[in-house]
Amino acid sequence: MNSTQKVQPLMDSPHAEPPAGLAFRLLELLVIPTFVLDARCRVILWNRACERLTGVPAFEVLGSCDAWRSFYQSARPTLADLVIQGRTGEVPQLYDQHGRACDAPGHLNAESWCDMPRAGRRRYLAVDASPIYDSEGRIVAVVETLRDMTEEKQAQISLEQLATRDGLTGLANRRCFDDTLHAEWQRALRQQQPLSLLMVDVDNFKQYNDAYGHVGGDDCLQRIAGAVASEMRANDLVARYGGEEFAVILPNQSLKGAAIVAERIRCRVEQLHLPNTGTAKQCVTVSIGAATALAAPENDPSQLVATADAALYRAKHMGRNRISLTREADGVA
Ligand code: GH3
Ligand code: MG
Ligand code: MG
Repeated sequence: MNSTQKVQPLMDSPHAEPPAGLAFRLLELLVIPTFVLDARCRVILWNRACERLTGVPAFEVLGSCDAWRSFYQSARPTLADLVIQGRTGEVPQLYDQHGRACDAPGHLNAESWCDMPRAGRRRYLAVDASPIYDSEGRIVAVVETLRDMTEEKQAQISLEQLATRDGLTGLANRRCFDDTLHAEWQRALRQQQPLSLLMVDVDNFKQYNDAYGHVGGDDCLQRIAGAVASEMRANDLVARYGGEEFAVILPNQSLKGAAIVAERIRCRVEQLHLPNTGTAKQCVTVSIGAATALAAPENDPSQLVATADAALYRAKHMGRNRISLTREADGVA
């Protein structure tokens, strides 16, 4: 360059083209983890931030169709692969959350947990896949950017746990029970299926507390909660209803089926052989009231709770450590 030549700033003119390769260089240094696939799903860019996130150096993936290996243990497409291959219908099965940006055609976003085999730590990633089209509207490449949302996701899970779980036993709390009972009532109504409820109360628990102290009592409640939960199917819900009382929602279960579950729970608790001296059985037992309803629009779930409570009351009066079923006179069954 001689002294008469003027050095032009890079983007001085509105029409100036950036030098070839600048865009790639920019992407490479971008602090947002980014990779780019070409139309045949081959990795053509894997930036430094992506190397840091995945623990996989660019030279290992560049040119391959194996971007997925950096994120998952077993073979599955990345979001960019799905966009290139026109397989966006598979997104809902592969991601926990997903959506489309309304202002960018073909752009997809999605979120899910990733194994991150090389980084050695499971992360919750939010990903965006943006296609680049040629003048004829064909996809020539897809840029995938990734955001590590693990901390936010964990905070959200903790908040949800706090809102729905009982701190002592880890079971569903009363609020979660109320919401679930309402939802299951609506479902039973739609599907015309029975809905059963068990109310489980620890017998002579005050005596247990008196003998072993409040901390011993807490430990006992945790053991009982574990015993009750061990008898549940996938769609059942067991909650700590309050104090030493538990409630079990059994969707699509007849009174006969509910009685079988109740008896199994009663036996399971008895078999824990937690000593409660001075009681008839000399060990911790539970009494259980069972009720079943065929949901009807003129009834509401609180009647089911009241009926199961009445049955529990009878079980207590008949001597405890037993189950009692709804009677016709109680109305709901
Ligand atoms: P019953 O057989 O009639 O049910 O007698 P009970 O002694 O179990 O019933 P009662 O209602 O008289 O006493 C319940 C006891 O449960 C009293 C209360 O201190 C205890 N309790 C309630 N919640 C907790 C808890 O979270 N931890 C402990 N350790 N005790 C609790
Ligand atoms: Mg009790
Ligand atoms: Mg009680």
